[in-house]
Amino acid sequence: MTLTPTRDDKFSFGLWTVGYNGSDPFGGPTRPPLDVVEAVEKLAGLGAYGLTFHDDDLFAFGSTDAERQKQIDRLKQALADTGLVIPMVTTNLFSAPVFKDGGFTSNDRGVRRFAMRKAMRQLELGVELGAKTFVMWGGREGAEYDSAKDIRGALERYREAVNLFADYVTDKGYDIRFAIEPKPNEPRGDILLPTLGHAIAFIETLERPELFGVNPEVGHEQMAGLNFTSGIAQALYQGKLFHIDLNGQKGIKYDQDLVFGHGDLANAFALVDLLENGGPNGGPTYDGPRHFDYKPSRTEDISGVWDSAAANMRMYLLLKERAAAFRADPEVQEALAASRVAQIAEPTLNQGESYDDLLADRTAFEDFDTDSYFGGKGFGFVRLNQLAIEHLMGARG
Ligand SMILES: [Mn+2]
Repeated sequence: MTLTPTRDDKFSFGLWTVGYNGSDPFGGPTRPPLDVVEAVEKLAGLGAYGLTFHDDDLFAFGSTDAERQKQIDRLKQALADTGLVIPMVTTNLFSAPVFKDGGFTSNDRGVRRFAMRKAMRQLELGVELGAKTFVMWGGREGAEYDSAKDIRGALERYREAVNLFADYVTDKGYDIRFAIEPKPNEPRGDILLPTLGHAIAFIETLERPELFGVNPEVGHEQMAGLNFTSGIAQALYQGKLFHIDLNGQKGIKYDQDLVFGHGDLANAFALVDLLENGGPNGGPTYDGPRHFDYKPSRTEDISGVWDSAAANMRMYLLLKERAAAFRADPEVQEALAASRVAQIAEPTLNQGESYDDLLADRTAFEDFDTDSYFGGKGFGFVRLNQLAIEHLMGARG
């Protein structure tokens, strides 16, 4: 297996990631602005296949039509020169002061109408550039004070906005789907649709749920203390993993946006195994972009930016290689069998068995000896996990 990224690996980066200038709430930029043409050329040279962007990443908020078009033309030329593609676009409804109480769910109706128009304009541009996914991260869709936001009303307004977009792309015949990106907090005290579970439940209430999925981000779920890989498994199970944001996070704290694998490495290993191999018992895998949404630390200079971009892709490929070795190890196969991992795929009822049949089965209850059932034996999960960690460390095969 090669550790050199190729287009087939489908690695993509947000323009705002490598373009991050180091500004944070406590200090200004540590790096100069990055031009989109340089970003496209460098990413293509490193082996990425795609670039994604918010409208405001490419042309500043408030740009004239001519300024906007100039930047679009420069991007198009760079794409033509390098072969890089735009698999996804998104819209910024969080930076401009007018969005201080959100976009689609601002308490102010005029802001909500402006947000809808801004999103639709970026949707049009995404379609023009061939994007297949429109991500919606509602960073400011939230509140600090329970008394100041009617959450049921906000959900209804969010629904109104996304139902409109779904009608629009359907009527226009556009080949694009929507992916909601959850985050529990930051910049708002609490954000609407805080986890992928909230988002998936919300999607089922929409008029065209088939056009909506999720774009979960490693760090966002981990900020809520959740197991990212487990959540991704449920998103895959429900056919809702439309896009994914890979990065690193160390526990429940501010959004760190580290390089993928530089946070919870063991969970990243399990994630790549899930995305590439379908996890313990196989099953649907993910064939969309492997999208990195990270921030090159503000301690780094521009060469550190490109080192960190390359590190994301290398971490993914290393984990993919380690996961393949784990799956191929005969001792792992034996440990999986001893742990009965495959038994979870077996229906609990017999074919055609009714509840009356189950109630009549004395071996299932009356004669089921819970005290002696395991004969004192355990499942061996720790041994299996040790094998996984040893493969992750490169200590085996
Ligand atoms: Mn993200």
